[in-house]
Amino acid sequence: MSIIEEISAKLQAGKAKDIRELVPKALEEGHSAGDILEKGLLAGMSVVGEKFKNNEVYVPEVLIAARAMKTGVELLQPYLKSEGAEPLGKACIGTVEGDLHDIGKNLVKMMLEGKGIEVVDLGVDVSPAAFVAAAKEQGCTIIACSALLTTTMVKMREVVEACEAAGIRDQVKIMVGGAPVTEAFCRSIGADGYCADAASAADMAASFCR
Ligand code: B1M
Repeated sequence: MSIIEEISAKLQAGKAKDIRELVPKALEEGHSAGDILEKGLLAGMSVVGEKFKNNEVYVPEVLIAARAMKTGVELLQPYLKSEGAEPLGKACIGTVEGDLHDIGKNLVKMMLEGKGIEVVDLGVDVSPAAFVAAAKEQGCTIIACSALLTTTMVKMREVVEACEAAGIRDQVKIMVGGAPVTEAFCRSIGADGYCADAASAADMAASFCR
């Protein structure tokens, strides 16, 4: 088993301690942070997701896998960030109201920061009003919304509407993403951009800033 496969397996087993040892070792062996993230941690989490869907694992197992994921992502963070980048713009990011999933949101945040964008992290369960308040008070020109549930992605429409009601719609670009979100959904709610993954989200955010 390669070290990357081992990282995936340990992630699936929720072994945060092993992840803490294996990720630096993989970096030392010359694996890129991007490969460790994509082929190790994310690959492992997608197996967990499939098993969760098929009732082969339950919330507690998913939570410990998520904790292991967080450990790994934190270790990779300095390597994924480009050093010395000039601040390009300011974004606020959050997982929409009613939704507690934050792994994807945290990855998007990290990738945006890697592009030199200052990011205000509003956390999870963020109301449309809180997105608007952050954009106004902190001068963010990008509002980035993440949702993982079909029942919460509809809140993204409310974020767009809240920006319109607050009179800031023409001052912000609203980006949406998360597993159930699609390009068609993005267009249907009048948001400015949909991205399927964190790296494309960072590219899009950077182009909005420019
Ligand atoms: Co939840 N969960 N979960 N869960 N969970 C899903 C999402 C689910 C698909 C599992 C399944 O059934 N297969 C399902 C949703 C079904 C649906 O609505 N269609 C589900 C469910 C049902 C639930 C609960 C309702 C379960 C319950 O209680 N019965 C509950 C809801 C709680 C709530 O939020 N109110 C729940 C709870 C949880 C845990 C707390 C146990 C845990 C979250 C821990 C945490 O986040 N800290 C959890 C997890 C971990 C998952 C799965 C297994 C993994 C999600 C994840 O982190 N993926 C997930 C199954 C799956 O997705 N396969 C599942 C890795 C992450 C990197 O991917 O977030 O998609 P993702 O981010 C991607 C892209 O989407 C994109 O970039 C990232 C990659 O580069 N992206 C953006 C994300 N945001 C973006 C924003 C952008 C652009 C791109 O622009 C702004």
